[in-house]
Amino acid sequence: HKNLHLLSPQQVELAKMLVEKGQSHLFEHWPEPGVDDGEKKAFFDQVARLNSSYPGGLASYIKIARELLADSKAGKNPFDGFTPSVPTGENLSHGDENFIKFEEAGVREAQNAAFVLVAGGLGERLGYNGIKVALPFETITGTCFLQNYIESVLALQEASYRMTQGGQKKEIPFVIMTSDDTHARTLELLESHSYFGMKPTQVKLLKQEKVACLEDNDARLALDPQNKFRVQTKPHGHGDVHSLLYSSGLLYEWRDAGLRWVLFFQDTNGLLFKAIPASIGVSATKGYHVNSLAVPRKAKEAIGGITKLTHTDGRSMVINVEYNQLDPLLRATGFPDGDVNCETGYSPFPGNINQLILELDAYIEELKKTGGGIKEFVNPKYKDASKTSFKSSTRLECMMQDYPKTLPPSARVGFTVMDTWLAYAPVKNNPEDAAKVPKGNPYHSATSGEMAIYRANSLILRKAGVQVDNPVNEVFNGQEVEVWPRIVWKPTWGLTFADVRSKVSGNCSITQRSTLAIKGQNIFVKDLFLDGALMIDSIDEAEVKVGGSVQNNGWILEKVDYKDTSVPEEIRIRGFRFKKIEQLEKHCTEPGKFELKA
Ligand code: UGB
Repeated sequence: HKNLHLLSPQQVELAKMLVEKGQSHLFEHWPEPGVDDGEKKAFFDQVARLNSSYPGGLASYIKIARELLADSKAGKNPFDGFTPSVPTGENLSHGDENFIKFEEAGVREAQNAAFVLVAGGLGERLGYNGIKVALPFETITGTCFLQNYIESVLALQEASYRMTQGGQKKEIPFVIMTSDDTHARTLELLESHSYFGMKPTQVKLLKQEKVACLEDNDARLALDPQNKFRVQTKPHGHGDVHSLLYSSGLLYEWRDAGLRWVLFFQDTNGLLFKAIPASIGVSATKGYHVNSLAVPRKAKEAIGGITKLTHTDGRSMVINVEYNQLDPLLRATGFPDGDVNCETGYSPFPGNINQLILELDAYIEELKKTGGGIKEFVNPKYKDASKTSFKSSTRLECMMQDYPKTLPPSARVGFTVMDTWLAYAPVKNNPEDAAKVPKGNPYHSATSGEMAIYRANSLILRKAGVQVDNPVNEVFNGQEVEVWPRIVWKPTWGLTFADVRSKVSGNCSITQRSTLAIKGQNIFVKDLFLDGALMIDSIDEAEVKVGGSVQNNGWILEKVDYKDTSVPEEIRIRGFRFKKIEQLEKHCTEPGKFELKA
């Protein structure tokens, strides 16, 4: 009470609320007025931020925390009354007629979409010192994830406009959710690279706030061990993206601009945009309110399982069951072996890759009710079996894929399963942990992430009629991977399978030791034999025909140990780097038609 005069009227109300909610320990240690007054004010500035950034404010946070902590202490099963079963969804096979049809529908519809990248996570499992979106997704060109994402969105924008000529040219909005851990570095990456060619006004950064930590089962807020005038905070999870989008007003802006879809995606999946056109096509054709992208899942793989949950009262929903919950849920509901592979060699539950496509009108209607609040969970680490105290403070968390949990049964919730080689290659695990992944399960490392790009591009070229040599197996950083010819192209060159097919013709072949980079939209490859390294670059106004026989000493993959700190971190975490011995390099910087015959 002695310090109340330091606070604004709103802050006094906040202080009263905290006392009523059993939080007086937050001020018990406060000295007399005149001592540390600045810190006391800063404390309430922080509390005011924590209050305003949480839907329903801190009172609601404390109430929900008490309920969830009581459930956790009682060992209550969050899936009580629900039985899991395998749902049916749309299964796409790359390159067949169905896939091409969905890709075409998706590109047409893409101009009515907004893209939202959740990039507030630090990536503790990877342990990389920078932000993950700044990592190269392949090291032939060194293009980072964020650049690839932005260039892919721009390529979609152009392709969509071309397909619906006559209409108005729209800019696809691109939102990035950041956090205090990633915000400044994300902005700096964008600014120092001129937003990778996107208009700065087309990009919006929304920063998520951390949430208050809880020190006990009564949901007493934890003070920061480093500063007793601050509440300790931790990340709340990617589920924050929904409340942030709602409170930003962007959803209404998008609706007024005639948009229909919002796509959510994660920070390090270099294959993702190969799956996006077809999956937008599925959403548009099937009229899904929610469409989750999935891939076949290996049992115990750290990706959630898409599951149909049917309640004893008749309710049912198709939802992600997170990887750490799937095994106990199955064991508790008549599947004594838990999370295991079936006869196909995969888990019967499709793996959630957390790429969601939401239909905008239905999304807004739902968010009007919830304000974007997502069903949360708490995961305290207890000191002992009495579950009365925690090893360290905990907090509420939420996941973006839990959005459908509050939807009415009438909502059209579907999912689309794609081949893993086409759609999913995240970079999440550090080399040491990746090397310990059970044989046959994916590594999800920088090594496997980059090799997956080369495999996908090789397989796509094969389907387009190019003779691409088989891969060889090699071990980098303790992980055995398939090494295909190293092939990359810009999104404007091969956004869809139809694009790739229209750009290669005749008798083309590429040997295993080859490296190929295609960095221009209108490059047409005909009767090319490549055994070495070839890099072609051209401006959009040039049309370049490439053919003949290219043979040189090429680029060699040199092994690097992840512990070798003389090599930059973003390289050594892959376990290899390119040694550039010899290459044929062509840059077409003038408009016009060119023919390069080697
Ligand atoms: N992220 C944020 O933006 N804010 C946060 O507070 C936390 C994360 P992780 P996770 O597809 O591979 C998810 O840590 O959470 C961003 C799904 O839950 O990489 O362990 C972060 O920057 C799981 O069902 O993954 O697992 C990143 O972009 C499965 O689908 C994204 O959120 C798995 O991803 C994911 O964070 C997968």
